[in-house]
Amino acid sequence: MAGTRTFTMIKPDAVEAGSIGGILNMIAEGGFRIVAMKLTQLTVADAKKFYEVHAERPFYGELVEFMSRGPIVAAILEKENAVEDFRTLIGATNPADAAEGTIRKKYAKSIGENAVHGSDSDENAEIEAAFHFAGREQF
Ligand code: RTP
Ligand code: MG
Repeated sequence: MAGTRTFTMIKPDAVEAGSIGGILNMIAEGGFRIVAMKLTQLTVADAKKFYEVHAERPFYGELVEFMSRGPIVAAILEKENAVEDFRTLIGATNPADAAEGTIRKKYAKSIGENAVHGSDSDENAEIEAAFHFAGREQF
């Protein structure tokens, strides 16, 4: 079975820290197949649009500044039950609450700078994947 898909970003803090390889290794060991991937950078406008659902939250400005400050790795991942299983692999938003063995437990610095993004629904995974990748870039 081909499986279902989720979208992820390795955030600027983790790219700056040299953690791309370590995080991709955890993703591979978690049983996810990479079906699209690139190193890119969000503009301020991109970050605002990507996190639009949080526009009214007090941390929105900080989040937009953080997510646009440097390169990210954007990727689409495939696995059975991809969205939910990837949220389990990344761990809680706040690394202080993240379980042992999760990506955020190992790589996240704070609730704001937390190393990775994972889509929260199949619908959002599709929207977020299309935001970053043309159809011919998805395998
Ligand atoms: P993400 O969307 O990036 O996968 O993270 P998430 O679902 O675990 O968390 P969400 O509630 O969607 O928040 C999006 C991102 O906003 C930043 N944040 N900062 N300072 C704060 O209190 C705060 N809360 C959230 C984090 O970068 C979080 O991942
Ligand atoms: Mg979220």
